[in-house]
Amino acid sequence: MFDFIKKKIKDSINSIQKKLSKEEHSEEPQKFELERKGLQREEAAQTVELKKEEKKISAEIHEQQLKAPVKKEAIRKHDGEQRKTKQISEPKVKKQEKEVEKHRVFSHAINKEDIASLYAGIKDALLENNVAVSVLDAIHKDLEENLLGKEVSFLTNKKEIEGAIKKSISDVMFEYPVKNLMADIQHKKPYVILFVGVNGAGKTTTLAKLIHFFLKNGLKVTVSASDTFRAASIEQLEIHTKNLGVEIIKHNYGADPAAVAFDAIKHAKSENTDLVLIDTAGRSDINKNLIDELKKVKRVSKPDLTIFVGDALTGNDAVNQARIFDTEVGIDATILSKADVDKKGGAVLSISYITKKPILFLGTGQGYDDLIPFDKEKTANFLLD
Ligand SMILES: Nc1nc2c(ncn2[C@@H]2O[C@H](COP(=O)(O)OP(=O)(O)O)[C@@H](O)[C@H]2O)c(=O)[nH]1
Ligand SMILES: [Mg+2]
Repeated sequence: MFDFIKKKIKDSINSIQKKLSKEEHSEEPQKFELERKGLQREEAAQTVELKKEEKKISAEIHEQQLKAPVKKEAIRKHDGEQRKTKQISEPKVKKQEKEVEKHRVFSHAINKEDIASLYAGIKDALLENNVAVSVLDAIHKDLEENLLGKEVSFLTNKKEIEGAIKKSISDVMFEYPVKNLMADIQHKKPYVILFVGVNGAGKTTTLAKLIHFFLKNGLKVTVSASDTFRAASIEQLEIHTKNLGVEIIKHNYGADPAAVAFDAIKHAKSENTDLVLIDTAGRSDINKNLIDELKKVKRVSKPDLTIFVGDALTGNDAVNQARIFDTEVGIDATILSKADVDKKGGAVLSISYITKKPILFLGTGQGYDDLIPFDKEKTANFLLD
């Protein structure tokens, strides 16, 4: 994931970093910074010595004044000479300090122009990778909030800029931590999860991965075969439930999907199962039949969680589908499948910002274990690895 974006973001950071560093003036910034500090220390030590000497001279003068008050002129002369000799090294320090100053590490306050050029590079990369325009605007605004006016130096600016980009990107994503899901499940029995999405998005495969996940967590699961529309869908689901050893409630093809869900929930109650997972049919596009069917399933099953399953490979299409399913049926969270083969990552970056619904998991293959909890920080870090 993010193959193309990663390189472009890196290039963009490097070019703005060079600009901010004013490299032509600081050939060996670290060396000069250290040298400068060393000189400061040397100068401070000399000042202390001078102060001590001055005190000593003043005490001497005072003593001599007490002894011979008339010889003031001679004392003043002696005093002046003493001070002169002690200050010989001072101009040398100043000269060296000036030399270092010439090569000083420049500190720079980031302005709007800097952010605009940084953002220009990132924007193109994100656009090419299917990130929605409103998400880009949000990232730009966030970058300004995080970077504008920030003082950076050659030694720190790359870290600062990378940190700000990571934060701005992670700020447009929302996650549904798995521990919160597990806590929510404890509150209701059976906890009902409805899966929606277009044909081929990965609903059935993702549902099977979740059966495996819940079983590993010691929960009892019943499955509702509510895709009565697509040929072989019931058999596909049965293979998984057999493999995993859970009960499946099914009717015939063409039966009412809502009635299957109703039966599955009734069965789960009598068997004291923790969860009911409802598989549904998709269509090649989202039509009225599909929406009416899903609305009915939802009305009858009253799910505690409706998960939209989207194919990450389809980028903006998945984002648009999520928006329609949310408006028409209502979704609570998203799982993006096929993140393992998605080179772009646009849907992952856009979908939660656009729908305002969190991402729960990413599907990363066809095996039961190929499901990873979505972590926005890790995703943003990964982009800048
Ligand atoms: N590489 C990969 N393939 C997946 C993933 N999830 C699902 N698939 C495949 O996508 C195809 C459609 O999946 P399916 O679950 O039948 O989709 P449904 O029509 O929404 O139920 C199948 O060939 C799955 O094996 C995933 O995370 N990674
Ligand atoms: Mg299916």
